[in-house]
Amino acid sequence: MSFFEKLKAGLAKTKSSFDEKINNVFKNFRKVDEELLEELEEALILSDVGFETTNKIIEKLRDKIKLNKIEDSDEVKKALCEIISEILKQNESGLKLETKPSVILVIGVNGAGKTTSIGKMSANFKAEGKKVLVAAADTFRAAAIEQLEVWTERAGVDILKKPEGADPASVAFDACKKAKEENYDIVIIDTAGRLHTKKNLMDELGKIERTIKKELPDASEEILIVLDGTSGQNAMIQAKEFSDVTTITGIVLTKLDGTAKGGVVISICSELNVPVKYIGVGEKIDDLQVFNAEDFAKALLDN
Ligand SMILES: Nc1nc2c(ncn2[C@@H]2O[C@H](COP(=O)(O)OP(=O)(O)O)[C@@H](O)[C@H]2O)c(=O)[nH]1
Ligand SMILES: [Mg+2]
Repeated sequence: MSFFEKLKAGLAKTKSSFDEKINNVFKNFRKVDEELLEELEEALILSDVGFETTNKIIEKLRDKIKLNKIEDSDEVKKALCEIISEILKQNESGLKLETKPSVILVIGVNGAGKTTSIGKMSANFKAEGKKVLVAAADTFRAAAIEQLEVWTERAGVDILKKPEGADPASVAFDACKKAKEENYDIVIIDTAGRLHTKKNLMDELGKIERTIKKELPDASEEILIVLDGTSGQNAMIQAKEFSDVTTITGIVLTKLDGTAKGGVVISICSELNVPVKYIGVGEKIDDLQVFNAEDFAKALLDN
């Protein structure tokens, strides 16, 4: 399967639910009026696009309809798709990994898909010929370290680990040091998603970040938050909470294959000033894709 076909297959549930809701609105189409816009508004909210972004889309659509004197239902649909695809493209940006080593710190709540995404990412980098070191800084549970180890073996990359309960910042420290001394291209740091309290978790992330800055002050650093696409608008809330305590540079949105709630990508692109960098479209090692707004828009909106 080509990259695009896989994306399309991954987004199939989201697409069919989105199409169904939008097509339902147009089934009873009589004319372009406020009622039609209201029905479209409802369809977008039901597609997990969120209030704020939906309002923005409808306002733009209203302007477009006026400006272009649109009277035809197909033209309305086309205008709607154009607006959504502009939103998806608005702050698209690739990973910035300009130094050797570069650092990727991976954060997010438990179960979002951090460890799995790190495994997939490592395999991608390895395929590009990069030397990758993964740091097991989720020391909260032994199982978390073992799970990461399975993924690094699968990807054929190195892991730096310590026993369960070790200080996560010390794992990050050792990994940064090793990466520097042994010429790694990329260090990817896995972190815990849950501690006893939210404050604990945030303090721990802060400590890891300070360690990286101290050990590799000039390194490119990506702080990627992993969000579970099946959680719909909850993913937005999590991103906002984490961004209160750290500077997120990118989003990895996972599990888009299992959900009809992929519309959340539109609100993430619109409301968070953080680019989506990767999307997860399955559980296998090659199921993580670099986010390409153009392709995503096509897979979601084209017939
Ligand atoms: N279908 C699907 N499942 C995923 C994806 N990414 C992660 N998962 C699953 O989500 C579950 C939690 O993932 P894990 O990496 O352990 O989350 P973590 O707690 O954030 O490290 C696992 O069962 C993964 O297989 C994805 O893109 N698609
Ligand atoms: Mg994990």
